[in-house]
Order: sequence, then structure tokens, then C-alpha cells
Amino acid sequence: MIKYVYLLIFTIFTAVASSEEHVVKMLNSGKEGMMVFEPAVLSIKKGDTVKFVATDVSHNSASIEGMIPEGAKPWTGALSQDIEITLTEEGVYVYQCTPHNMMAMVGVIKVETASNLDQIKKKVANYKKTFLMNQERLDNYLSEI
Ligand SMILES: [Cu+2]
Repeated sequence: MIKYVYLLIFTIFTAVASSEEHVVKMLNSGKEGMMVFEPAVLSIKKGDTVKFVATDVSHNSASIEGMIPEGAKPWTGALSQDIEITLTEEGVYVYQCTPHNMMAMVGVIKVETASNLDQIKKKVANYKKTFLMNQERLDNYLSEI
């Protein structure tokens, strides 16, 4: 019996220890241009956390309705504030900076698999209509996952 308890504790401990934290900076200017998340494309494991850091002010991170996996929890960060989220559902998540979505300040996170990619791509055409510049950015990001 005691052996199983140890095994259980060990399993829980390794599960916790193996979840990683990824950092995404919110920037006025980055390698890929003006108003960007960096890195804008992440591939992570289920249960990992992503911390959006307000390196520059007046940005936030917010999930986009219909562009996250089914059952996933949406998020909306406050302007100029760090926000940390834990992603527990597999699939692709697309998020934006609310004040700069017109400039295609968006990012993509893949958790394990791209199972909902087709569903997201259907939404992209319509969503891109809000972009006034960097029209190709989201397509490029999605092609990287
Ligand atoms: Cu922004």
C-alpha cells in the first residue's frame, strides 16, 4: 500500500515539474515589425503556462471568440499588465492585442496538436477584414504550426 502512495506522489510531482512556463513579450517593435507578440508562434504541451509580459505599455492579450479549442477557457488581459494563462485543452489558440488588432497584433499557440486548425482557418478570412495592415501576418503564423 505504502508503495502505491509513493508512486502516486512521484507521479503527481513529475506532472507538476514537467509543466513549463513560456514567456511572450508584448512589443511596439520587434523582429517581425511594429506591434507584435514575440515569439508570436508557440508550440507547447498541455498544462503549460504562457506568461504575456507587458514589456511595452498599452498592449494586452485576449483570446478571440471561435478561434480557440472547444472547451478552452477564454482570456482577456488588462492593458499594460502581465497575464499568465494555463492551457489545458489541446488545439490551436489565436489571440490578439485588443487595441492593435487592426495592425494584426496577433499570436498563435499550438497545444500538442492542430486538431481545430480547419475550423480556425474558416474564421480567419472574416477576422482578417479587421486588419488595416500586415494582412499576411496571421496566415504566416498559422503556416508555421
Ligand atoms: Cu498592442
